[in-house]
Amino acid sequence: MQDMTHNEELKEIGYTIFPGFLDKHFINRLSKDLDVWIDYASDVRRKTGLGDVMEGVAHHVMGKDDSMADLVRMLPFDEVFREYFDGPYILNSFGGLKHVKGLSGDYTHVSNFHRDVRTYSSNLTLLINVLIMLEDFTVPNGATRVIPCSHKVEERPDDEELLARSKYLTGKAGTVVLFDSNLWHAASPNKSGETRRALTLTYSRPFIKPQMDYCKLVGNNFSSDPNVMQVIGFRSRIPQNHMDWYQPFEGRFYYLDQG
Ligand SMILES: O=C(O)CCC(=O)C(=O)O
Repeated sequence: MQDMTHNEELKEIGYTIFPGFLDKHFINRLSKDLDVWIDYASDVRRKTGLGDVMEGVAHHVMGKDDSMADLVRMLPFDEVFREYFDGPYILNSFGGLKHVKGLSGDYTHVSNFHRDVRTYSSNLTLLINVLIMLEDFTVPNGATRVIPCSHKVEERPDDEELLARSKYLTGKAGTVVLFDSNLWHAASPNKSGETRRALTLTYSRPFIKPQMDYCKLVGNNFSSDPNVMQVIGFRSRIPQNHMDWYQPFEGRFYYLDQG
């Protein structure tokens, strides 16, 4: 893999690793903020009647001026994504997870082998995953497992193959893994008792509906950088009424280059 570019690795093997991508100080901020988001998400779930489900998980950690917002404003991997999608892209989802011993219960989704895109598309890349290690990922604390090259085949590998071909993604805190969302992957069981936090983001082509209306959630003043606003979905919004639709070019909700 030495002489392949990150995009070649993504294409051929389905994933690519960036060791030491984030520094310790920023990782600490992200970890602290993730815990705040996890408590907030639990409160919301209780309020809406979902109860004590999805323990340790927070979805859509956006809407506050914290390190999560800073991370999105950094436009991480901008060059890789532009090449991967062959043009502009948007944030599709942004969540975080505190993987602890015995995590399963009601939220087994991540610990079973799965794909994060429900429509299989081998040639047209629709979605890419970003996995950020906020703690060292080790085999005992439940490092993510991936099946190299499984993004190239539509069918799910059988259970035997999944176990035989899976590779652990171990690494130091601050390591980031990008993977094609067609790649089969899973969090492995945490047997160590150490908490293993991670952030999981997905980015997509702009014509794919994001999991949350991030543009509305963060507001139009999120950034003065048009490239950041692009990623938030500002140039691929859905008009809400006829006034929105009939706008001069500069006021369009959905721009021509968004696919
Ligand atoms: O936490 C992990 O190891 C895997 C996360 C995952 O499967 C996902 O975000 O889809």
